[in-house]
This record gives sequence, structure tokens and C-alpha cells, in this order.
Amino acid sequence: MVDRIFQHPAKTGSPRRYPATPKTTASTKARPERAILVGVETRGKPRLWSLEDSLEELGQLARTAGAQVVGTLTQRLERPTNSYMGKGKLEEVLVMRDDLQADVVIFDDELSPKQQRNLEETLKVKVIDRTALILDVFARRAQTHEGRLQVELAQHEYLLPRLVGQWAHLERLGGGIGTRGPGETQLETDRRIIRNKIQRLKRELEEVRQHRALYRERRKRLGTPIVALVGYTNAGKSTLLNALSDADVVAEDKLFSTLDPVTRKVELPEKGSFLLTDTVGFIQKLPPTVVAAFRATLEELAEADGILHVIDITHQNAEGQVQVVNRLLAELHLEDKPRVLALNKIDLLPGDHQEEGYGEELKSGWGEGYPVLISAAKGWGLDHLLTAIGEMLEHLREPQRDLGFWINPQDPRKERP
Ligand SMILES: Nc1nc2c(ncn2[C@@H]2O[C@H](COP(=O)(O)OP(=O)(O)OP(=O)(O)O)[C@@H](O)[C@H]2O)c(=O)[nH]1
Ligand SMILES: [Mg+2]
Repeated sequence: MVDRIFQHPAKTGSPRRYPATPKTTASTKARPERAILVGVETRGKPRLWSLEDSLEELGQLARTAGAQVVGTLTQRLERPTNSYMGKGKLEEVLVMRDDLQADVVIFDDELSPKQQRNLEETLKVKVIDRTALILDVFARRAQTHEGRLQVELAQHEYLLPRLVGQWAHLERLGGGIGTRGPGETQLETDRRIIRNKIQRLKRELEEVRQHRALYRERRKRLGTPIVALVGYTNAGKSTLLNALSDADVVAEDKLFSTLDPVTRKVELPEKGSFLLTDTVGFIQKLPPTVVAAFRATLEELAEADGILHVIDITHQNAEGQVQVVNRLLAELHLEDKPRVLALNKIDLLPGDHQEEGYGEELKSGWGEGYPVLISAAKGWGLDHLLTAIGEMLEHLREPQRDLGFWINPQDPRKERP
């Protein structure tokens, strides 16, 4: 699984290439890696997620990366320690490691290089954090040149500060091979290799971005409005794109099925059409380096005229997911774009969906944007959804009209369209 991003460049004799093909030794083929999940909740830190929900999501990520979850462990602490958790709890992890024959322990936050090193020393087993796991899943999903470049960039940015830890560790053990060198130490050489690689990736991505910008310019000149699908991972964005167009995008019950942007034309019922773009989903604790590395993809959102936010209203933590998406949209300076909220998967809810006024109460409290109830899988509510999108785009075409409602439906001055 994720070990390939920890492999030291010096050990391979050349800069690492990502995504590397995982080794298919007899043992890795025989059984999936057995993983223990560990999470810590610190007091006083504002949180949208319960520890248990967050670990469940971590488990989904781990399974997507090909691991088998054999155990979980949680702790509530004042603040994380130099080893992420308390000494006593670490003893428990050690016992679990042996009892459950675990190959890897996965931590539900990004570990500092120091924490990582301490944990590896204590646990004597592979230690992975949430960021590395997300990057591993991304590496599996990236199909296009752009996607792969972005994942590689994020992986190298992640690796750079962690090289220090690995070598400091060796030095403490009394130096030895790799810690001495004529003129330039091994660590400096490796850092330089990684920095050069980062520069190269950034240059290549800049070319991709410029190409994309040209392409978008051309699309703009054609005058077809663009709507961007956004939402938490697994909310049903790709299923909706498939339902609204003849797209054949992979949609499955896995996190981050989609990584690379896909755009399809969608016809409106009355007249006209728009372009609908499906991109990478969002997730809690998405590290800033990943967001920065995915700039080229996320710029697709910036160019959109409106946003279609897909929400899985059946998810136990739907409200938390919406807040994560809203927060990321604000970080990307997209909070002022008009929005339609597709409240998805209503087929999983009890009740008579055909009944007049069904689910009216479900529509409130989701925050900014115009809410529509749908089931992307069953094709329910799509006509209403298209009408709402059509009206949003209509408002955009007439700049003198007030867009306020689409941005804040709670604003009492605005009428529903
Ligand atoms: N019951 C039900 N399942 C749905 C509905 N829409 C999507 N799903 C399921 O939800 C899962 C995720 O759907 P996707 O369309 O892949 O979700 P996504 O938002 O594109 O997810 P990522 O690309 O992974 O971020 C799949 O198993 C879909 O079949 C729906 O309306 N009802
Ligand atoms: Mg998808």
C-alpha cells in the first residue's frame, strides 16, 4: 500500500517515480495488508466529526487503498503528544499489533515528521497517516497526465520535510553509511533531488494549466454556460452527471472514484444547454498541500458560472460534510457563486416520495443555495433540478437581476424563483 511514498530516494539510486508499481511479492499477493486504525480527539478543538465517524471514514479510505481493517483504537487527550498519543495507549497498540498480526498502523491525522519517527521506533511496524493514505488513494485513481502530475507534486511536497526525520534518526544511531559524504551529505543530495523534482513538476503543471485556460477561453467564447459539480466524496456527483448526460463516468461506493475532471453537455428542458463538470470530491482534513497541488483541477471550479453542490442527505454526518465543502469553497474564493443544492439519495429515505409536498422539511437548513430533492440513481427529481439550474443560469444572463437568492436563500428580501 502506502509504503512506496516513504521509500527513500537514496535507496533506489534515482529519484522516485510515482505512482510506482506496488511490489507484487508472494506475500503481498497472498493477503491484503492488515491495518489497525488509530484516532485521537483533542479537547477544545472545534470539530465537525465525531472520533468514531472520522475513523469509519479512515477505514473506508484504507479499504480503498487495498488494506483490511483488523482493529481500531481511540483516545481522548488534552493535546497530541510527541508520539501522537499517550504512552499507555501505545502499549495497547503494541499488544493489538501482535494479537492481530497487523502490518500497518494508520493514524487519523497528519503526523509531524517527529511523531512519525517516534511511532515507528516504538511500534516497529509501518506507520501511515491520513494524508499519506489519501495520497495513495489519489495515486491509484489518477488517470490523466494532469492528475498524475498533481498527485506526484503533492507526494513530493509531503516527502520533503520527512526526509529530515529519516536521516536524523540514522545519525542518532551513530552515523554510518549515507550520513557522511564528501562535500555534500546524502541528506542534502536527497533534498536537492526532491526539490528539483518539485520544480520540474510545477513547471509541467504550469503548462497544463495554461493549456486548460486556453481551452476554457474557447469554451467561453462559444457562450455555453458552465456548471461545476462539487460535493463530499461519494455524495453521488458522477452518478448525477451520468443521469443528466450520456457520460459514462465511473460511479461506485468508494471514496475518490473521480479524480480527473470530466465535462459533458446537458440539455435544458425548455431551451438551451450547459456544460457540467465533475471533479475531485472533498473530504475532511484535506491537507493544504493537496489542495495547492490540485490547483489546475480546482481552477475548473473557478471558471464555472454556477455550482451544483451534491449532498448525500442519508449520510449520518451529512451536515458536517456540507460544512467541509462550504469551507473549502470559501478557501477557494468560490463562496459567492450562485448555487443549486442537489439533496441526493432520497430513494433511501422512508415515506411516499410521490406524495405532494414530500420532504419539504428536508430542504431547509443546508445553508447557501437553492435546494432540490433528487435521487441520481433512480432519476428522481431531475426535471426540478434542471429547472432550478436553468433559472440560475437565466439570472446570470441578466446582470441587472439580483443574484442574492441563489447565494443566500435565507435572505428574506429574496423571492423564490
Ligand atoms: N441509493 C442511492 N445511491 C446512490 C445515489 N446516487 C449515488 N449513489 C451511490 O453512491 C455511491 C457514490 O456515487 P458516485 O457517483 O461515485 O459519487 P461521487 O460523488 O462521484 O464520489 P467520488 O467521485 O468518489 O468523490 C455509488 O455507489 C452510487 O451508486 C442515489 O440517488 N441513491
Ligand atoms: Mg465521482
